[in-house]
Amino acid sequence: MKLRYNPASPYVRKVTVTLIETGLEDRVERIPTNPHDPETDIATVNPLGKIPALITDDGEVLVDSPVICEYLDSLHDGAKLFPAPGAPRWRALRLLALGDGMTDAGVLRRAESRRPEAFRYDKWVDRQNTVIGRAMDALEGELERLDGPLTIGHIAVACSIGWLDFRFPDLDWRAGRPGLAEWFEAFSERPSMTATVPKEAA
Ligand SMILES: N[C@@H](CCC(=O)N[C@@H](CS)C(=O)NCC(=O)O)C(=O)O
Repeated sequence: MKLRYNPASPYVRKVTVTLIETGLEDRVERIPTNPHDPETDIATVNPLGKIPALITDDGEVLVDSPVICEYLDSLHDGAKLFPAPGAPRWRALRLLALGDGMTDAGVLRRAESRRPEAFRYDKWVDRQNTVIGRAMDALEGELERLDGPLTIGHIAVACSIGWLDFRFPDLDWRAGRPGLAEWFEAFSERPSMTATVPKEAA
C-alpha cells in the first residue's frame, strides 16, 4: 500500500498512529506530498486534492482519514479501533467526529490567518476558537469516555490536540481543563504518538 503523506497533517497522523497501533506500519510506503504545492500531482490520485490518500494493494484509492483508518482496521486480527455495531461504536465515532471537528475548525482558523491582512475576518477566527473551546469543554465533561480500550476516537482527539498545540501554541486550552490536559499528556506517551509528533516536512 502507498500513503500520500505529510508529517505536519493531523489527518495523516491519525492514519499513521492507526498503522502503528495495528501493526501494519511495514505494509505501507509513505509518499511525501504537499497538497498546497502548485506543482503537486495529488489531484490525479485524490480528486479532492487532499491528503491522506491510501492506494491499496488492489489499486483502490481511499480518501478521507476516517475511511482510510476503518479500512486499515479491517486488515488486522487484533483489538479493533472501530468497535462492532452497538453503543461502544457510537461512542467511538462521536469522539472521532469531535476530534476531527476540532481539527477542521483549526484548519479554518489557520486558513483565515494566512490571507492578506485586508481579507481577514476576525469574527470567523473567533468563531473557530469558540468551536474548539466548546468541543474541549465537552471532552472535559465526559472524561470517562476517554478511558477504556483504545478506539479511533481516542486517536482522533489526541491527534487533533497535538496539532492544535503545534499550530497554535498560544491557545492555552489547558486552562480550566485539567482532566483533558492530563489525559492528553498520558496518551501522548504512547509509542505511536511519540513516533508521529507533527513537524514541517523536510
Ligand atoms: N476530511 C479530510 C480532511 C483532509 C485535509 O483537509 N487534509 C489537508 C492537509 S492537513 C489537505 O490536504 N488540504 C489541502 C486542501 O485543502 O487543498 C480527512 O479527514 O482526510
